[in-house]
Amino acid sequence: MATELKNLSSYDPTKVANGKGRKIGIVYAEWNDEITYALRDGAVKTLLANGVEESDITLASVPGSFELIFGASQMVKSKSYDAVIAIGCVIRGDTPHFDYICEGVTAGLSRLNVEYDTPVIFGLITTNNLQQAQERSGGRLGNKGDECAITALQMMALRQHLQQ
Ligand code: RBF
Repeated sequence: MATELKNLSSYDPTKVANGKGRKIGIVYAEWNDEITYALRDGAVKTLLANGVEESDITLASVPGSFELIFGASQMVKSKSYDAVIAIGCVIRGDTPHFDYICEGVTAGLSRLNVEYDTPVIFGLITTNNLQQAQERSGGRLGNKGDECAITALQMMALRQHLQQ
């Protein structure tokens, strides 16, 4: 889906569920850290702007995006969080590694969403080059970290609504 067509960085704050009292785990990859730190910081800023307490946000780093699966899995299994956000950036290189990492992370995080009760938000950006990643981490096309935060807030509210 083209990011040009959907950009939650310009969300309508009146339509976003308030996050007061919610506990969030954010796991982020150190690979391409210029990008992942910007995504992480965007997510934190947006959570704070929507009522989440700083003390209710736990940050944990992992070496690369492939390790997001384990990091998110540990967070989910701890049952300490109302939502988990996984943040990484995979930039296409000259080898098929890109495809394996993207497929692995997508499958791993998807599985957590099906098997456990905690929403896991997919904050893996997958781009052809660094410029595309920069455009999506606070550049021309917004910050996908903001979007992950909004999505987490919406999914926590949905879970509460459906479990009542
Ligand atoms: N991790 C990322 O988060 N983004 C990347 O673009 C990325 N590219 C990689 C390319 C190669 C050839 C290799 C071997 C690893 C790469 N990784 C990348 C690291 C990967 O997610 C993981 O940390 C390592 O494979 C160790 O499990």
